[in-house]
Amino acid sequence: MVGQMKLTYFDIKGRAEVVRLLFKLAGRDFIDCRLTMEEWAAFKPSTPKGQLPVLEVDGKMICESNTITRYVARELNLYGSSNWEAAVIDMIGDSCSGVFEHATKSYHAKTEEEKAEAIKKLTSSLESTDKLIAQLKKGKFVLGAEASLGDTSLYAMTELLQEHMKDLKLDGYPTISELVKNFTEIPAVADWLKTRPGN
Ligand SMILES: N[C@@H](CCC(=O)N[C@@H](CS)C(=O)NCC(=O)O)C(=O)O
Repeated sequence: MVGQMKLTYFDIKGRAEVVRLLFKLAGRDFIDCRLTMEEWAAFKPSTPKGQLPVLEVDGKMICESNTITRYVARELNLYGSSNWEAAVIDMIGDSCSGVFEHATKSYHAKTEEEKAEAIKKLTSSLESTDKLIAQLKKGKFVLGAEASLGDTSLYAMTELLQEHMKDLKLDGYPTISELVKNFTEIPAVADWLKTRPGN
């Protein structure tokens, strides 16, 4: 097992919250380092790409949020127990990234037409993600009785989506809604959602 991990990011959810949720889900201690812009200016030159988040572990530094997410999930045994289960988790994670890409386009749209087009694609990608997960899910959680990176990615995507688009309702996506509800009812997750910084 590796030593205590230190996650450094800004004091926002952004690209790091999925990783924080993984630590909470697994009940593993970590250092949740949140930098101000001034602190970031001083720290930036020591990071591999001049970007956050970074994860420090056993004297090494890992960058790229998706790499960090997968690394932490593997370390915490939240990446399934076979290559197939890892592929299920990846299908969900990649689908969530697709949904979020359309949300970002709609947020940055310069015209009403561009916005309407992005929202159409967003709705359609949420529908196909919902259908995909309905085919894959094995029980209360994606892989069955225990939550994994699959459920965590799904929750983090819906949380960011609802922050960017306040009027978005998840009711029309029954499988996503059900899994998100089950995830938020896990005591360690529920506790984090109530007590985390920046609420
Ligand atoms: N592909 C990278 C993108 C990282 C990125 O864009 N980080 C932003 C914050 S979300 C950043 O470090 N901004 C500050 C800067 O570039 O100085 C990842 O997923 O980690």
